Amino acid sequence: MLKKFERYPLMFGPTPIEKLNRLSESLGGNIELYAKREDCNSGLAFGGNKIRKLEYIVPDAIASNADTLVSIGGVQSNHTRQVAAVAAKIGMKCLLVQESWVPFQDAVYDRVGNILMSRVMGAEINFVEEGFDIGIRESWERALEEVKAKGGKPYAIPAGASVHKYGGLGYVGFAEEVRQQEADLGFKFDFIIVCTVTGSTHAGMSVGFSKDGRARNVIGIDASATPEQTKVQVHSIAQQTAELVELGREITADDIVLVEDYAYPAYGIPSEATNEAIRLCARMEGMMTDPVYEGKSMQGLIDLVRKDYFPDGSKVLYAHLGGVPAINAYSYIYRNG
Ligand code: 5PA
Repeated sequence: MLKKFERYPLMFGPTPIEKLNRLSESLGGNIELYAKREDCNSGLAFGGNKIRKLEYIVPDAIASNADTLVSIGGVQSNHTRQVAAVAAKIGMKCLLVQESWVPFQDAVYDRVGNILMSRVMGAEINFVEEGFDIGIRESWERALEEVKAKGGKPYAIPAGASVHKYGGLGYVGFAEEVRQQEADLGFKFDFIIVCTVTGSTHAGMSVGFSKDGRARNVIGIDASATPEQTKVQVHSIAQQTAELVELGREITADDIVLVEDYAYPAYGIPSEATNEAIRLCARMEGMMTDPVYEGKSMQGLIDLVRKDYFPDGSKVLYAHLGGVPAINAYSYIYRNG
């Protein structure tokens, strides 16, 4: 599906699929759980889902003769950290807008984890007092102007690299990679669990898996806490990506499955159930998840298994999209484990 698109390799290669035996057993053993380890996909500053998306965006950035990647996220954004790493790797400058998306106070929230790494990798950082919104932001447009005013040539990467013409391609590639791995494993996954916020991860998977009729087997777990806006954005990225890859069929609103029940109490704030899910997964599998994204999709996965959402014998693939560095900014919550 992606042959006609240029790709700039930033990952180690296909990401491993790991069976989660002890977690499956601890939830009753009726379902087989697996994880696809996108969190271990690259040596670029701990990797994650944005690295896979950026493989299809970097060729366009280089072709544009830009000298500065400009992007946006919350203070502990994983996305902006990955953009900073990629800028360093391809020899460009990086300007990051970090908005106040998360109403959380920790003494070192703006010092540790993702933002620490972005600073060390040389990114310039603009802090902006604006709340959470996955749409196109004025602060980001101002940053693009700022680069131009200084004589630079910016390349614009929106939040989560999502509302970008090539933003959905990386996770179309994920679906193709899974299909190849399924051929080697000798079985197919019945469900794929993905954490959804700015939408292009879920949208790319929906397009990629719709090729063999599995769009609705991709279960998005909303972590935005603005699910209507997120669902509309997933659908529009999926439609635009389907056209781009010449899928040959429409992606309808019904093809996008988004479970809204786990994003509470707010974007970036873990509930007690999120923290329990993070601990259970860590203690059963040694697999770390974070309080903003993957902890919530892990909470969703665990709860859906407990509620018998998946028929007995189902093989469920949890896409682990990265994000663990942010847990450092929540140290007080986990002071006793
Ligand atoms: C993010 C996003 P999408 O934004 O493509 O829906 O992916 C959701 C997601 N898991 C899932 C992790 C670890 C993520 O980092 N992060 C954003 C960020 O700024 O880091 C884009 C919101």
